[in-house]
Amino acid sequence: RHKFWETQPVGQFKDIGDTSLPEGPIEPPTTLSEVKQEPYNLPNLYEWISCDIDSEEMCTEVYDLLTHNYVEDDETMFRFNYSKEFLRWALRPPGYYKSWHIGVRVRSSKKLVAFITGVPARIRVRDNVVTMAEINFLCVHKKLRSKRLAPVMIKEVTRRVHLENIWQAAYTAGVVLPTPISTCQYWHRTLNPKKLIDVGFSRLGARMTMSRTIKLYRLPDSTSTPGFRKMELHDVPAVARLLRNYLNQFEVAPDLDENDVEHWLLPTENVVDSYVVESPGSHKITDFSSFYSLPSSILGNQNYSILKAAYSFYNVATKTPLLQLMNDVLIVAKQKDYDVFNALDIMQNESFLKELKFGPGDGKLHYYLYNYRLRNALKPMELGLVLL
Ligand code: NHW
Ligand code: EN5
Repeated sequence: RHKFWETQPVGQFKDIGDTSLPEGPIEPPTTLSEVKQEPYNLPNLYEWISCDIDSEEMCTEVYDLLTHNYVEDDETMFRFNYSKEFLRWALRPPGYYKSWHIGVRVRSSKKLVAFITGVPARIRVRDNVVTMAEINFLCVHKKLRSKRLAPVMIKEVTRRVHLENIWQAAYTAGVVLPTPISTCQYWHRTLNPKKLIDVGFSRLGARMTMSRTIKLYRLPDSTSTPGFRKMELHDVPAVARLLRNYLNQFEVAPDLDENDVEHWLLPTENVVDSYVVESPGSHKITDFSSFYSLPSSILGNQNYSILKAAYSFYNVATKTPLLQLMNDVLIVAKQKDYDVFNALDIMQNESFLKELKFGPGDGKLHYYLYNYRLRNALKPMELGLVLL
């Protein structure tokens, strides 16, 4: 069934429910001199490159490949359209390795035809903090599909991760592979009903008119929580404390220090947005909420070409009710002209999804670990990790 994945140190379907298998690494590390020193072989027409994502030209090439060949929904109506600024942010966190930004070019024309990336992260799995690679942006040009290029890309990124003495990875995918540690549901909160219906992202509900739908999803003009404001650089220590403490309750979550919080959560225009609640009296930061910006291309619509989507990132509420905090974030997302606000049913998100009029989407997201076994799958609410 899975000729490639059956050869890899990942949980195998045949082992599901086998309680005799221990939790933790599936295979032990080797010494660095035992790691293959040369890149894997590609068909001779192609060559490996490390992408310098700082370079405007290189970043444009990657952006163009992904814009035309990356993830689509099951009916090919939408395709993710990560911006260049987003790619630079996603690929250059503290301690990143340029060698983990891997491209494949056609030798003769130099055209970029495939891509895969890793970035380093400390991920806590139950009581163990493990240095891992987060793998993302695996993409093979549409014209080169089903030629078994993806397994070579995955083996090459694995080799380059091993060369840094890192032996585990985390990744998500919309497809089922051996074997998810958790399967999550996408939920969508309509902000711009007319456009979403026009482009086929959603449908007019039964017994609903357009004007009733617009009224249903209408939001207040301004936020309601006193002290709610955009996060600033001087908030980093307080936000890091809030977040570290909050993420402790989940079975799998990132272990974030202040540098990570500055990189991942300090607002960057059209990439990531974060808000805090500063208590009017004490000036203490009590609550935090964030989302990232991931538009999709709308394929084949006369009127619109881009769907503006915000994705819930990390949220912590210690004083303000989470429901009220998230309602305020929906209000700012609406003010910023997003068409839809998306969230997964992870962390404590279930506590606000239905009440804030999110509806389940037709997409699922499966979470995976490489070379780390969990005895049982986790419930989405036990997950404290968001991958971009
Ligand atoms: S998920 C998004 C993945 N990208 C897309 O969906 C973009 C559109 N699709 C494509 O570009 C986020 C191609 O269809 C791709 C497959 C490239 C997906 N993950 O070359 P072949 C990520 O980026 C397996 C893993 O013929 P193709 C996460 C498939 O099951 N494996 O197919 C990435 C089969 O293996 P099997 C996937 O359609 C995580 C084999 O690929 C997969 O031309 C990567 C077929 O290859 C997917 N999303 O290209 C793993 N989709 O065993 C990281 C298909 O079943 C692991 N496959 O025969 C950790 C590494 C680091 C370890 C460090 C210690
Ligand atoms: C790795 N970092 O399918 C990511 N999205 O539901 C890779 N559906 O947008 C993995 N099909 O349900 C990505 N509208 C896996 C996801 C791939 C993209 C994907 C789904 C998630 C999605 C939309 C559009 C469907 C278009 C037809 C959807 C319904 C919204 C409706 C609003 C009103 C209340 C009910 C729901």
